[in-house]
Amino acid sequence: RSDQGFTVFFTGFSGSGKSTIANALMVKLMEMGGRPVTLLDGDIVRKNLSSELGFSKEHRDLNIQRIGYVASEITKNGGIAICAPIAPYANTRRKVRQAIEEYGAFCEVHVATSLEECERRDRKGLYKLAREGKIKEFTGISDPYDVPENPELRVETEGTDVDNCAHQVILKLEQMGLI
Ligand code: GGZ
Repeated sequence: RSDQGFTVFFTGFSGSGKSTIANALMVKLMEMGGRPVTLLDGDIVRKNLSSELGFSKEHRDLNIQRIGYVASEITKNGGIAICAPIAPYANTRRKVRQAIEEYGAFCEVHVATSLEECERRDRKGLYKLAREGKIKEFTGISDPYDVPENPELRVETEGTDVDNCAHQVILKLEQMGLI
């Protein structure tokens, strides 16, 4: 196994399962021991690091750049960063990748749950509010999402449980020679 730091960067719609898979992955990586694991989850970052930001393109980009910066520092110091924002813009994701690859490896994971399925689950009731126009600029409804073209991994959550999805990420990291 290598000792280089790396970042696992999840991207996908609200309610796609990013946080749940990211948490399961964190547990698995911690159990393996070795490098410290830091989870930068979308809503936790929004509360602590980006509390003044909204959801315009400018603000989303700022949010992702901040997450990318923290992840690059963790990666530089040999740690493992797990990020789980929506990160809707391909261009911004590419910039984060470039910054992190200066110091270590970058594994982009597209959580490919369809918009239809996210809306059907609507765990937090946000899609309903977005359809009613009560939440503006909602990703997938009234705001864009650039589907990743070449992620290291794409996981399908429909018909696959969380543990299996997290395991697919583990296998990919092994394949990349990172764990
Ligand atoms: C998308 C929104 C919006 C809008 C509030 N669009 O399911 P959640 O609730 O917990 O995850 C979503 C979260 C998205 O924040 P991110 O920091 O991941 O987004 S980005 O990467 O684009 O900066 C959702 C909630 O915030 N939320 N309003 N308009 N999601």
